[in-house]
Amino acid sequence: MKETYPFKLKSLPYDYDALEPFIDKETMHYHHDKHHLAYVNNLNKALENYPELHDKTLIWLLQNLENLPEAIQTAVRNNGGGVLNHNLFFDGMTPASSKAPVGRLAEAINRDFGSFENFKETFKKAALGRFGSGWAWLVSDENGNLKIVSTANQDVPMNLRVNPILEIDVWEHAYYLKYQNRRAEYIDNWFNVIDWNKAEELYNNPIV
Ligand code: MN3
Repeated sequence: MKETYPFKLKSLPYDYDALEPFIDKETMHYHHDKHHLAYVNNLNKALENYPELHDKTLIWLLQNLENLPEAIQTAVRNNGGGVLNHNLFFDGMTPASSKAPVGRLAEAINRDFGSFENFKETFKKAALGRFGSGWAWLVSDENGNLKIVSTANQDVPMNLRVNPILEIDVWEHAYYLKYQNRRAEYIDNWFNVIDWNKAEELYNNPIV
């Protein structure tokens, strides 16, 4: 997260076919090698002529959008958000999922949502309810309280005044090849590949 300009495309922490049958290989290739790469390239293009921003981290840029030169605010919002969101999304999945939350995060989920089942239901509702393209998130505030939110397009939750723990991409490019219009089925399957160890790490060590 200390990375600065020029930003680089992060490699997947697993093989393209590792999340089969839940997320297919072809989708992973398009999603990572084409879509994610485009966000990285377009973010760098936006920042190219602003050397004063070349020592800023991605999180700083996204927390300070309104202070950026007006000419690049939208490009950084869309493409910088795209880079951060996809880094978190791809790193937040694993073929070796524990299938249920672990450790302190598991306790917090039970405390704030009543049970893991309730959490899943609420999270799925947020992901299904996002009209058009966007994301659903599990975030924590500075007191460690959990909340589920959704964002449009490549927006980050609340200008990153909250800490992202877990997120699902509900843009059609994330699921259309395998699931077509069946977003609910995609969400149900994604629950099988969540890296709960990673999620707990983000809960214990907030990135913002
Ligand atoms: Mn995507």
